[in-house]
Amino acid sequence: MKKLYELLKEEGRAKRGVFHTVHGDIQTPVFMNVGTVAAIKGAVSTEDLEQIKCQVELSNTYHLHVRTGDKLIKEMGGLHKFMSWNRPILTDSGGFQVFSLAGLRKIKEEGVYFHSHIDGAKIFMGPEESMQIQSNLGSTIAMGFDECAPALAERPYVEASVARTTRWLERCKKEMNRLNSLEDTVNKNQMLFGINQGAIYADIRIDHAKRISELDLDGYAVGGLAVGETHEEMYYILDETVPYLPRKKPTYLMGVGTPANILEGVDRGIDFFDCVYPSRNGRHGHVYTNQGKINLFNQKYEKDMRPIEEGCQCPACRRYSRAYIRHLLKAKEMLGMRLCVLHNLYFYNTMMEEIRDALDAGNFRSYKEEKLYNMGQIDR
Ligand code: PRF
Ligand code: ZN
Repeated sequence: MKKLYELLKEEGRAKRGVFHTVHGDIQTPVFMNVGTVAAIKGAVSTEDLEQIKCQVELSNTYHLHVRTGDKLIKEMGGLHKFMSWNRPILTDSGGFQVFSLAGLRKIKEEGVYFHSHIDGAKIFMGPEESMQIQSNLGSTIAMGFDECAPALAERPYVEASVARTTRWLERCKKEMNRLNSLEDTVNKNQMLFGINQGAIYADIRIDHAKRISELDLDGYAVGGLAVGETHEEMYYILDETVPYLPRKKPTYLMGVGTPANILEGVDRGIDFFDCVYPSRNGRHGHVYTNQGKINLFNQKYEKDMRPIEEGCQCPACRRYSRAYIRHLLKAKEMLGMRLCVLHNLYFYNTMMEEIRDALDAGNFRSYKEEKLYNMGQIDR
């Protein structure tokens, strides 16, 4: 069988790879564009996603389950067909969203009992339910059902939680194998990534990484980071943990992060990233440039007829000025937000392309230093 992940080039721990899927190849390192409810916030269409070099769209099991419903989406032919996107889609398992959104909840061995944030309805989700929902959606990559323990959780709590997450992952694997073999499954080639947890306890992280690596899944994520710990703690955990995940499979740092976090993640062997920052910041008029982030609401852009970023080929910069976009934002016109979001996602996707080019050329380290310096992240 053809290998799903090919490691094309290495520089230190940084990896340049390609991940083959039934919905096309993913060139890594890659940034996944977040469309929680199968829509990128800011009125961004799937046609836009093609324009701004998006390789992978990310949606959420929990959100699509509580509104519209995965059964309806399956009936409509699956998420790809439903949202008219034929490239790879990764679905998050719901665990993290249940923990961050749902009100009262009870975690038991079988799964989590909670209330919907939409209408308060009682819901149960365990590993099997999460896999069934993700199977109904027919995403390219499904994530294991995990508990993301709070960053400041005490050691005994984290130990028990991680052990349960391991047992949940074993159940996920079994259920996914069963679902993929059913007659009417949307995507019989659905892949499963396991998620490493352990808060900021390096030894728990390492033990867990070893355990889940034995399950021989299609890829592995590092979860439970960027949840309140410092950047230094996050980098330390990556330094300690990533070496115990299979190097010849994709690694995914969930919910991270700033451009600097991504550069540091790549340097520590991460292939996949996702984050709401570019879309969320864009909706607030905060846009990325190679000299750092700027706030278009600032009066100094009132008469600035330059594009957000000189030379940027995104749909906003090719045509519109800072002054005009500022005007749209001030007038609360949806187009203002939309243009900022398009620029920001293009900025992220372009940075990933530059990272891949630098790895191909063997000069990732100098690219990283230069980029961080220009964005005002380090002194030199
Ligand atoms: N688990 C899951 N999804 C996630 C996380 C996690 O720990 C995070 C943590 N940054 C973001 N998204 N399932
Ligand atoms: Zn632009």
